Amino acid sequence: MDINNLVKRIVAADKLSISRAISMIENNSPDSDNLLDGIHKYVGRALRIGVTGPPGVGKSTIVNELIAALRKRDKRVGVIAVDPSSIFCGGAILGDRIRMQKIGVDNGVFIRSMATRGCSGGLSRATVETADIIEASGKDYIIIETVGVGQSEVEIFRSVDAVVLVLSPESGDAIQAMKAGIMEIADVIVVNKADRPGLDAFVTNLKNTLELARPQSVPHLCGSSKAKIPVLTAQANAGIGIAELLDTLEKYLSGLKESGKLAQRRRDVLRERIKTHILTRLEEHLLSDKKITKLVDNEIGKAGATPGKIAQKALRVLINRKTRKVLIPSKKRGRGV
Ligand SMILES: Nc1nc2c(ncn2[C@@H]2O[C@H](COP(=O)(O)OP(=O)(O)O)[C@@H](O)[C@H]2O)c(=O)[nH]1
Ligand SMILES: [Mg+2]
Repeated sequence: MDINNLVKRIVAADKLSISRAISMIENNSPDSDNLLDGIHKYVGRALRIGVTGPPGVGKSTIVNELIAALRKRDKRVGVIAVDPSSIFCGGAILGDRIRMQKIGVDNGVFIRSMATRGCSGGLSRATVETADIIEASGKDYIIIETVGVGQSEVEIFRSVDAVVLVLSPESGDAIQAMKAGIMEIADVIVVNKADRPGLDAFVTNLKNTLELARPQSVPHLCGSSKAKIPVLTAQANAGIGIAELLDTLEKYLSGLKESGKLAQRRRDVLRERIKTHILTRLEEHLLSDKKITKLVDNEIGKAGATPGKIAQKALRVLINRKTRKVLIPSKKRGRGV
C-alpha cells in the first residue's frame, strides 16, 4: 500500500491500518521514516501519560478504569502496554487483552501491547513512534503502561507529559528500590489497593520519603522547582479513586500548559529524539561500513597509532561526500541505509 493512502486511513482511525503501521515501526521497515513524516502534522495535540510501578500493584486495572473515565468525558484514548516479559513483538498480553476486550469494539479506544525483547531497534523509540501513530488517528490521550524497570522505560517516561507512579501498601521494599530512578520522574503517585492493610502507615512513610528526597523548602538545591508530588489513594478494582486521579492529572497538565513548561518539555523531548535519530543512523552506517572496519584493523598495532588518532582517521573517512549520500537517503530509499 502506498504511504499516503496508509496515512489517510490512520487519520480516519481505521484500526487495521493503525496496527499495520505499528508493525512497520516495530519491524524497522524501510518505509517507516516516510510514514512518520506523513503523520507528523497530526501529532502534538494529545496528552501523554505514563503509568508505571512494580508488577501486580494494579496498573492495568487503573489504566482500564482511566479509559472508561475518559470515554465518559468524551475523550478518545490510545493505550500502549509495554511488557518486559513477553518475547513477541506486538504480541498480545493475554490477561490484559481479555480484560480489555469489552472496550475492543469502541472506535474511540485503541490498545496495543509491545514486548521489550525481540523487537528490532530500541524499545523507547518504537514506543514513542507507536504513540505518534496512535495519536494521529485522533486520540486525545495516550496512556503508556510499563513496569518501572530498565533504562528504556525511564527513557519512555521522559517522553510523556506526566508520569503516574502506582504503588500498593504491599510494595514497601519497592519504595527503596525505585527511589533513585522512577521516583524522580513521577508527577503523581497513586497508592492502589487501599483496601489492603497498612495503608495509612504506607502513605505516611511514602510522604516522609518524598520530603527527604526532594526538600521542598530549598527547591534550588535539588535542581528542581517542582511542586509537591500529589499522593492519592485508590481501589482500582472497585473503581474508587479514578475520577480523582483523572482530575489531578488534568489539573497538573493544564498547569504545565499555562506555565509554558509543557511546550518546553516537548521541545526537549524532540531534541533528544532527533539526536537519537542521528546517532542511530551513524551507528548503523559505522557498523556496516567495511572500509572503516578495515581501516581500523590496519591501524591497530601501528607505531604511534593511539585509539584517539585511529578514531580521528576513521571519522575523516566517515564524513565525506559519499557517506553523506548514504546517511541522508532519498525519499525513495526510506530508513534503510
Ligand atoms: N485488593 C485489590 N486488588 C486489586 C486492586 N486493583 C487491582 N487489583 C488486583 O490486583 C491484581 C493485579 O492487577 P493488575 O492491574 O494486573 O496489576 P499490574 O501488574 O500492575 O498491571 C489483579 O488481580 C487485580 O484485580 C485493588 O484496589 N485492591
Ligand atoms: Mg499490567
